[in-house]
Amino acid sequence: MANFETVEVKTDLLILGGGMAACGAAVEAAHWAKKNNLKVAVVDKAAMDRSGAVAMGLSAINQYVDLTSGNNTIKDYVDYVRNDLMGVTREDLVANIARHVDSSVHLFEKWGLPIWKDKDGNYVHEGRWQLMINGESYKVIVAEAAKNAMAELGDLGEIFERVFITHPLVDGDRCVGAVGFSVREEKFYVFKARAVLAAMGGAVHVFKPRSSGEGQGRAWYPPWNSGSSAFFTIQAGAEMTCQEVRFIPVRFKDAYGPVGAWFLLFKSRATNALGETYMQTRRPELENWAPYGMVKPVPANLRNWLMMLDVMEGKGPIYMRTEEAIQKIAESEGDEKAAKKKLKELEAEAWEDFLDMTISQAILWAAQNIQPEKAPSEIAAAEPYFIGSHSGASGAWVSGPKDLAPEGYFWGYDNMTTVKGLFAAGDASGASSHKFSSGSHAEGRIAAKAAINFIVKENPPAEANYGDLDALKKEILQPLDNFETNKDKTTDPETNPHYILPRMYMMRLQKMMDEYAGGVTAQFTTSQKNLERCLELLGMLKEDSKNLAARDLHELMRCWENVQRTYQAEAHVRSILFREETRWPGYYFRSDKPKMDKEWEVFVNCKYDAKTGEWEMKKVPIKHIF
Ligand code: SFD
Ligand code: AMP
Repeated sequence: MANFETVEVKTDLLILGGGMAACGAAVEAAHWAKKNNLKVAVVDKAAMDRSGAVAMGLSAINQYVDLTSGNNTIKDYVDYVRNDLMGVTREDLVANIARHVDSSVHLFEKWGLPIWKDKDGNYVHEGRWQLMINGESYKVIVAEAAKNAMAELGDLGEIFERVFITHPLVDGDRCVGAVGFSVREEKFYVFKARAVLAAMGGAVHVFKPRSSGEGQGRAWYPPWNSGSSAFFTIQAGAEMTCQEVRFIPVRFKDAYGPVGAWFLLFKSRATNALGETYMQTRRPELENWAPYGMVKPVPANLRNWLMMLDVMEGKGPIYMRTEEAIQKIAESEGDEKAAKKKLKELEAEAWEDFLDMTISQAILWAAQNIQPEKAPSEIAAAEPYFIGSHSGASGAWVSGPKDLAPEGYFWGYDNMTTVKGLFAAGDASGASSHKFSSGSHAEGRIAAKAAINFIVKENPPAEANYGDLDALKKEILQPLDNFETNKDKTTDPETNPHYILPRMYMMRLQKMMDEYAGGVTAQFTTSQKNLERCLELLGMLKEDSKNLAARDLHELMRCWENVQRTYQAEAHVRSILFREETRWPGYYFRSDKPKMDKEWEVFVNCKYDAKTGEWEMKKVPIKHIF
């Protein structure tokens, strides 16, 4: 600790994260900052070229509204999102992203991202809202554009990579910066800023993953996003929303390959082991979840639910019928030669779908001798994740745009949280699902423009009361001291009663969430009593977090990742407990409140007081703009 230099950075806008939202934010912020002679700093825990959820690439852009075609309207997209989230969505936020997202997609193409085109030169759609891409280098391309934009700022722009952000700096009702540490050098960073944009993604490994042992790092969601956004905004005192709305993706089993292209592009069926199509045989069940059970497409959680009912009856494994889908498309070509050619094309597309974004699934196919044109592949529901930009909704409660937001949903600046000067985008902002990679980029642009506007209009002071920074530095580096002080008390550093290593801590968190809060082991089912017990255990875990120990900088990061996960876990458990109904079966099921209740067609918001450690829970009405 004595060796740790404190590095102070002063900027105007501080962008936290280097993912899709942060890259969008950097491009937009650089433009407006230059006009106003303001400074911008971007901080990523990793290297922006390959950081965040898009690190491995993606095979589709999941939000393209295609407004110029005249086929879709903003209302169509809002309807789709509201229905998919069983009625719980901020229509103003979804509409704001929907009206800007196409321009982000056009920028991606301009920057060099190959988007599939048909013979007439039109984009190839995977589904109504999704475009197919050759996306292995998607993140590299988007990050390069962000870096180029920042470079245009000259001395006014700075990028910090491999700096892990932990806490916000708050002065009264205003967010005035952030602290963190380098994961490569013994440096403690203090970022002082006039506005802060949180875009550090969602969270994984809060729940026990299906994979264990050496495969544990394998999950659908990238293991390096650990709830930093949630922790940061919670600690800053921001109101949070939809913390109960986790996402459970159904994916190709064990390597988490995407299913979208199979369902939408290849029109594949999923069946149980007896060959029955659960989406048909279980259709009557959808009536229990009316009106959302009756909409098209069937909401993601209800598609999961029908599958889970088959699994619970012992009708698994569940299969994606790739062989059937490929043969059907090939045969529709007419003559045998054309069919053969098409078959080859489809085979290549099937492999590329995985190679573009989930390489391990292609490896698993190879390892299990699976030829998708000949044999089906298992699919399964993954463990729960927190990803407000996909089909989950957890994040901070943010201001909508002035021209669209209903009363009470607007407080001055787009995407500003309830804490002055603290903005959120991508997975960090809640109740605006289905923005995906492209919408997160667009939302980052919206938020950054608003944040610069905030600085220009409000002219917040450059200096603030940053609190006791030495105490904060000590607290953040404490795990290194905990190890140094106690390491010689046992012969095996892994076994020591005086400290807890981050891996052990994580397993303890995952076990309680899995068993009591409706993870895989509990078949995604929980109840009031289970949740209350979970809160007791979480309380004890939080006490023990003071004893986390780190052998090096990497483990120091692991320690704080786990503390961040713990707060995401607590917000989740408290929100599920507060909402006395089951609204998203297939994501989680409250066995003591097994039905959807019209009374609960509201947002559940929560707020943490860092001084007292108390949480405040409340219902917030859903207001429609369409
Ligand atoms: O289909 C810190 N997503 C998909 N979107 C698509 O458009 N198409 C697809 O094909 C998609 N698929 C998909 C998707 C996600 C995942 C996980 C998989 C597959 C396996 C969704 C998008 O990826 C997602 O919506 C966006 O990436 C969200 O953007 P953003 O910016 O909110 O999160 P990020 O990109 O993960 O970036 C987070 C950044 O924060 C950094 N970070 N930095 C400093 N300090 C800390 N403490 C930090 N903690 C995190 C990260 O390094 C990163 O830079 S499909 O299969 O679903
Ligand atoms: P996924 O690969 O599951 O993330 O899906 C990619 C996109 O397709 C997302 O927009 C999903 O919501 C959508 N999607 C996936 N499966 C289906 C389905 N069976 N019906 C409708 N939309 C789907």
